[in-house]
Amino acid sequence: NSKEKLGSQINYTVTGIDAGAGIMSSAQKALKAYGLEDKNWQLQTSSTAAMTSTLDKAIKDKRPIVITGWQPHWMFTKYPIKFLKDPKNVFGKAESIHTIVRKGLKSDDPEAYTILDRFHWKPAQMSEVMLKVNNGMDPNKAAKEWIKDNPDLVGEWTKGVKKVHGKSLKMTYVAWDSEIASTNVIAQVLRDQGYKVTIQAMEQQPTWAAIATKAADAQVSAWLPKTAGLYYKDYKGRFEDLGPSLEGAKVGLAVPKYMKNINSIEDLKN
Ligand code: PBE
Repeated sequence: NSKEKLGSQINYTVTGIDAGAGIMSSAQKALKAYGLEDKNWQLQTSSTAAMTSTLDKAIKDKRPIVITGWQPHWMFTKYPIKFLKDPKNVFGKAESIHTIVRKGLKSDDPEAYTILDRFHWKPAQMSEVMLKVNNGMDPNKAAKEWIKDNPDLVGEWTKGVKKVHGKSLKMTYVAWDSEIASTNVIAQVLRDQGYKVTIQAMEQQPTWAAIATKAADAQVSAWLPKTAGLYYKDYKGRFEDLGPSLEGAKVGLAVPKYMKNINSIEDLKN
């Protein structure tokens, strides 16, 4: 019934992902900032997999749905969805994904440090790896294939860097699709340089704690300035920020394009 209010049609629910994701705290802030919390809107915690499967079903039935959406991610290629405008700028404009390393890595491991510092690619390139994994390929295999297909770019990261022989390097990451892609690629590049790299998936907060306590050497999962901004502030001074590996990421609320009258978060109130 299209005359029914959107909110009641979808139970005043934004379908979200894992509680530790920065997009979840931003979405909660948005519900408040746009006066939606007062109208009983709520943010549902789940996981990326559960959210995209709920989205898939809604789109098949052409039902309305509001999700936490971000780019780069295959949800934007697989489904006809659009970001909602955010005039109050709760989610921030463009985000970059930064490489964060432990203090002392530069002197202990100059070769790995140099490569991590140079690691830089485009959203379309990250998407290629994500798509392979989404199609069922093992992430390490996807990373190897991508590296093989992009020798020039990988060569820029490793140019002139001495190989090592079995030196250990620990990376942490959060198992979001984007970070599964980036972490597997850079870990494999470092393996090809002779490093023995372990990658360990964990919640977001422990990825930062691991770097701060030097239990881990590096992570490439930091969406900034907003999405991981809280952790960045909390752990300030206890890590080294090597800057972006990727620019032009974006975070917000999203809906299917067939929801023609809903173009801004403000429209959710109507
Ligand atoms: N994400 C993907 C993460 C960062 C990577 C947008 C879901 C988040 O913290 O929200």
